[in-house]
Amino acid sequence: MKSTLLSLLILLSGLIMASCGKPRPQLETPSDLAASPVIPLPASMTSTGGGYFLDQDTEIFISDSSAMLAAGALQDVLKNQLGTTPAIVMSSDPDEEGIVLRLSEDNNGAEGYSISITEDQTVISSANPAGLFYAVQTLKQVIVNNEKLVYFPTGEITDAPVYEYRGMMLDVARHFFTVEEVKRTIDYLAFYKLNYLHLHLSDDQGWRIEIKSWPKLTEIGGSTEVGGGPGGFYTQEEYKDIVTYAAEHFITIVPEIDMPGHTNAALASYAELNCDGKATELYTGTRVGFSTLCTDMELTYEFLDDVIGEISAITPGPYFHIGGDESHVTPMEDYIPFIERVQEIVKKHGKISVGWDEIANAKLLEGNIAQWWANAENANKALAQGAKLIISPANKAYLDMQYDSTSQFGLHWAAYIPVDSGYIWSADKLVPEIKRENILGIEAPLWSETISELDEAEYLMFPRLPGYAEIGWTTEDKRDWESYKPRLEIHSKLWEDMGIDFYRSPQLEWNNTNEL
Ligand code: TNX
Repeated sequence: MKSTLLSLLILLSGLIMASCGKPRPQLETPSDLAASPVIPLPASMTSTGGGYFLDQDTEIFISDSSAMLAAGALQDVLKNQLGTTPAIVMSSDPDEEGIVLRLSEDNNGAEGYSISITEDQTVISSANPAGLFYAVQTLKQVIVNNEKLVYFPTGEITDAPVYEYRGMMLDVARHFFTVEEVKRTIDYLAFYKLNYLHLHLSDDQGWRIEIKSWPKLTEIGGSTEVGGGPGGFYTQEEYKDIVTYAAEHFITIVPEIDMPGHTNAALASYAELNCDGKATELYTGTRVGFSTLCTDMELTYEFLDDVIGEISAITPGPYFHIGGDESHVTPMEDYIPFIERVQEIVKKHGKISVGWDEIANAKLLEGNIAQWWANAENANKALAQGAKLIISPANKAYLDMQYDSTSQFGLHWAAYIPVDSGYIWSADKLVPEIKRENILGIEAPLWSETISELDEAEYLMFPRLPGYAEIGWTTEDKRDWESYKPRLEIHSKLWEDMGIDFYRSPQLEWNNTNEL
């Protein structure tokens, strides 16, 4: 009799447990979603103090296959935290207790998103897959301090970027960087919601992309680099692989072939491209401004038509960068018609031309973009023509500038750029004439005269790159060094997890990370 009663009690309590679901872990102190160290800082974050707990049974729900990239990224984040891989479930009627990725008419613009976290459910919504992907990057940063319990703090995040173009440039011409190194760079950009990677594919010291109709460009022009190392180049298949990998991270590749200057590698590869019919010597130094294409020869334009055509055919993004900087040995009366003609070639191949600010000396085709790096007068000439600008002032945004006089790598011709001064500026406050509506976005260029490997690139990128991402994404009224600095310090934990060799700037406190 006693034992029957006991088993009845056990059965009853089992039923009660089942009807209430699993007992929830409890937070000892209220959580604070709004205090999460997210970079770039979202437009709005509010807290409700609770926790949405994740466990082995947590599932990710999507209603459309275009949410798959974001769902996969979320799966990777949670796998690291939980030790098991949450399932991705296709369903138009998602479970109450899952993480739901919803493509909706959400009015946060093309890349905006919102995240709503209650104790029962996490709902991410965006009008586009890119926004869902950005929401996942945000969540990854929200849980950075989550050591023992795995939960999302409850509350709401709504977010959208200020500028549509948020980029970095990697100079693969002065020193070659492998496909794998470029992919790691893409990972870093994606984590900070940057959406363009500009590849500087040719310069005096190297030609880095296969052109099938001009094979000596890579055979000869790709064979060296600054300092005389072996150089290298991407086959078109490898370039397509980079483009695809970038697209999977919502990043668009902008290819650059620099011209009419910075062309010694091409001029050394083909004698017939030179005005005097003689090939130049390969060059492995770091001087600029000594080379030029032969601007009044027809073959030059046939050559450029082939090069721009082949690259455009394997570049899905809208932009083709024509360089145009530091053409010191091209007289202005030759430079101007050259740039005007090249823009027509780019247009013929279906692309929009971008060029360094000097191109504004020429007449710009409608919709073309000038990239301000040095000369405000050139930037104003571009504005006077109605062109939009990419903002990359060398003394603020150049990742190859040294932090200070003790920096191991980098140059300092424009400035020393310590972490704070790389962060404390606004693209629309540099000069009075250039306002937000004139700006397509910002880009931080990383020139590679002094770096030849990813570790060295990382030293210059971190801790500065996240600051450029925040300048491009977050409204000015929400940005200040005092709020940014502690968030940045916490991110060093993430950089360690990602294997990034960052520079331990004395401007920051590193006590939340182990000594290297
Ligand atoms: C200027 S920025 C250059 C590059 C150099 C860089 C080094 C620009 C458009 N031209 O050729 O690599 O300085 O900081």
